Order: sequence, then structure tokens, then C-alpha cells
Amino acid sequence: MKVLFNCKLSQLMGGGTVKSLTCKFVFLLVALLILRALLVPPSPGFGGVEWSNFVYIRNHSPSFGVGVRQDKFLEVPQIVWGLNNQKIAFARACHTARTMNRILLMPSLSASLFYKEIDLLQPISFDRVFQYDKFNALCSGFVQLGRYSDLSNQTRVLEMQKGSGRKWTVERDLDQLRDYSKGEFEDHEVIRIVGKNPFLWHDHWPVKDYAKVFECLVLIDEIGREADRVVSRIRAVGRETQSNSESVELENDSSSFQPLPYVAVHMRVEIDWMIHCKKLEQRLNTNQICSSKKEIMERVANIKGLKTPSVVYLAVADKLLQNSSVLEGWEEGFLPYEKKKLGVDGIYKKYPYLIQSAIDYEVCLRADIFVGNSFSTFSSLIVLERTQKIITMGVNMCGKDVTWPSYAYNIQGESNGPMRWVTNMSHSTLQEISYGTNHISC
Ligand SMILES: Nc1nc2c(ncn2[C@@H]2O[C@H](COP(=O)(O)OP(=O)(O)O)[C@@H](O)[C@H]2O)c(=O)[nH]1
Ligand SMILES: [Mg+2]
Repeated sequence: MKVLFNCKLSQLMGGGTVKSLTCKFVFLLVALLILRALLVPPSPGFGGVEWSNFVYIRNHSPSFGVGVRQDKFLEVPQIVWGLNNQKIAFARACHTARTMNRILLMPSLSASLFYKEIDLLQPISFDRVFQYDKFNALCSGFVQLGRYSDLSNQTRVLEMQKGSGRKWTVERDLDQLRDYSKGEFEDHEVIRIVGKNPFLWHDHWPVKDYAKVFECLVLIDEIGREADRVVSRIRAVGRETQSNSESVELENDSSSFQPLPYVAVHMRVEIDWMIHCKKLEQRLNTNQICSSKKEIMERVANIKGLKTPSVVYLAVADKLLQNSSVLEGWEEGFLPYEKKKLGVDGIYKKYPYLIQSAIDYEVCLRADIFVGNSFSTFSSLIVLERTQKIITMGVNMCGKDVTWPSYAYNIQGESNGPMRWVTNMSHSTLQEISYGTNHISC
């Protein structure tokens, strides 16, 4: 600072060439440093994630640089469909608010799957599923949620109609967001977006930005505890199996002291999926989307290096199953469990569709091995979070013995097993993850 001050002074007083050369150099250096601070994101990126064997603690640094403007808000339509469609829609709404430099008014999620009959949507407030304060703390400076009680004047609302149809291109959509972020539009305390559910809005943000928002979504304690109970029950079943087989095996085998790993399989065979996936297969001219139960069981049994006995937890919306034979047909050594057989169906019965799937999501997230369908958003977001976890641990994702590997059973991998699956975190949009893909490998 002192050098800079001297330079300024010597310039004013018409200082010599040598001195002015030094000054030019100092100025250049300072300008470069300022530029670097503005352009290079703070390393090491979005917080640090530590994940012990069972739990992962999100440990974010709260600073992302620029803060969110505090007196302008954005309202979005009710968020609908399945849990992960809703999470994607929510993140898209957050990014829209961020682009417009506004706080997102806490949106309504939907507790039920019905969406055509508007009155059956069962709105459920965001903070009855995810922790509101935690979200704002973890995402501080990046995106922010607000409450309607934060508004000074609830009547000064400007409606912004989202365009639709083939002529409503990604570019036009982005232009609209930019237009509504300046000039007279800026004066409105609230901009209310009307039209389609945010899941159907155009996407303008990279996968990494979505991952940031997902990391800030922490289940409320009550739901988190239910997921803990289910995971403990699966582990207990593993221990029982282990002690039974130990009595048969030779004593003092050191491997028997390892806790039995559990495999979580997202068996996407429910009725709502079967209708959707058949249509998708026709449209994309492929047969790699609707795996049958038989195919799923075969592929899981062929996972390379998977030791038996192995507990297999089947994550499935049982109410939407046409027949309940998911437990039958597994090869010897694979011990399939679903909610009823595990004795935890009472936990799920207390809750609506959205929360049931949120509990199963958590159970799959923490599994030692996860196997899902790469065209399901439920499976895709689990793999995205698991990939994040592996990256943060600094492990080579594509190595042979990866901790917490994930697979897609709808795509054939090595030795007729499922395909190894990691998320490409450098995609420029979430398109593939939200609508499914078969490009999933390392
Ligand atoms: N309702 C319910 N859904 C579950 C349960 N376990 C897993 N799920 C899954 O939760 C998902 C909810 O839908 P969504 O998140 O939109 O995923 P997608 O439809 O598979 O793309 C479905 O994939 C269900 O298979 C459960 O116990 N109940
Ligand atoms: Mg869905």
C-alpha cells in the first residue's frame, strides 16, 4: 500500500523514468492480483464433505463470494411429481432466483404423486421435509430461501409468464431471465413466475451448481432418524447372517470381523415406471431402460468381487407394485429384504409418498454398493451424491476397488454384471441426469 501511495505521489510530482517503471510494474501486479481474486473461485470448491462409514457430515464454507440481495424475492409455482423430480425442480428454481439476484420464497413441495388432479397434489411446505435454516447456512452467499413473512408489502407482485412451445428456446428463456433482472423490473419486491412446474423449465446451469444445492438439502431430524433406524436394521440383519455363517466357518478367520456390507438395489419396477419407461424406450429406440426383475437379479448376482452372503435391500414403492414377488428368484447367497421382511414397514406407513421415498433415498445413499436404473432421477441423484463423496475423498473414481461403487442394472457391464456408474460432474447442464442416460461410465 505504501509503495502504491509513493508511486501515486511521485507521479503527481512528475517523478523520473526509473521510478515510474517500477510504479508501472507495481500497478500491474496489483491489478493482476485483483483480477485473480475476482475471477478464480475460492478453492477447494464447495465446502468439504466428510463421510464416515454411515454418516456424512456436510462441512461447507459459507462464503461463495457475492451475497444475495436481501430485499427482492422470487416466487415459483408449486413443485410436483416424484421426490427427485422435485429436488431438481427446486434446484432449478434456486438457480433462477440466483440469476435474477433474488431470494427464493420457500416453495411448496407435493406430498403425493398425483399431479393431474390439482386438488390431490397435497402441498407440503419445504421445511417439513428439509431443514430451512440449515439450507440457508450451507448455501449461504450462493442461494437463499426466504419466508413470506419477510416481505414488506405482499401486494407489490409482478407476474412473469414462462414461455412454452417449440419457439420458446433456451436462449429466449435466458433472455427473459436477464430482462426481468434489470430496469423497472428490479423495483418489484416480488416477481412471481407463473406457468409450468420448474422441472419443465429450460436449464441453464452446470451439474456442479446443482450438486451445490443438493448438498444443502438436509432432511429434518425426524425423517433423518427414521432413515437411521432402517439402516441400523439392515446392519443388524447383516450381523445376524454373519454370526450364523461364522458358526459353520473355521474360527479366527479375520475377515469375519468385517461388518457385512449391504447392497441397495433401486428396483424401479413399479407401475408408474413401467408405463413411462415403455414409452421412453419407443421414443429413444432402445431396449436399455425397462429392466425386468429377472434382469435386475441376474446383473446384481454378477457384480464382480461381490462376496456372499450379502444382504440386498430392495428400495421399491411397494404400494405401486403389481405383484409382490420382488423377494423371490434371487441366487443363493443373496439375501433380499424389503420393508416388510425387515420389519420396518411401520416406519414408512406413517408418511406420505414423498417422505417414504426420501427415507429410501437416504438408505441407498449410505449403502456399501448401490445398483439403480440410469433413467431414473431417484437413482441418478443418488449416484451424483455418491460420486461427489468419492471425489471429495480424493479416491480414483475409475479404479478397480472403489469404495462405495454404484452400478446401473439397465446397462450390461463386465461378465453380464451391471455397468459401473459415476456422474460426469463437468456436464454443462443437468439434462442427462434429469431425463436419463446410458452414458454413465468412467
Ligand atoms: N413412494 C415410494 N417411493 C420409493 C420408495 N422407495 C423408493 N422409492 C422410489 O422413489 C422414487 C420417486 O420418484 P422420483 O424421485 O421422481 O424418481 P424416478 O421416478 O425413478 O425418476 C421412485 O423411483 C421410487 O421407486 C418408497 O418406499 N416409497
Ligand atoms: Mg419420477
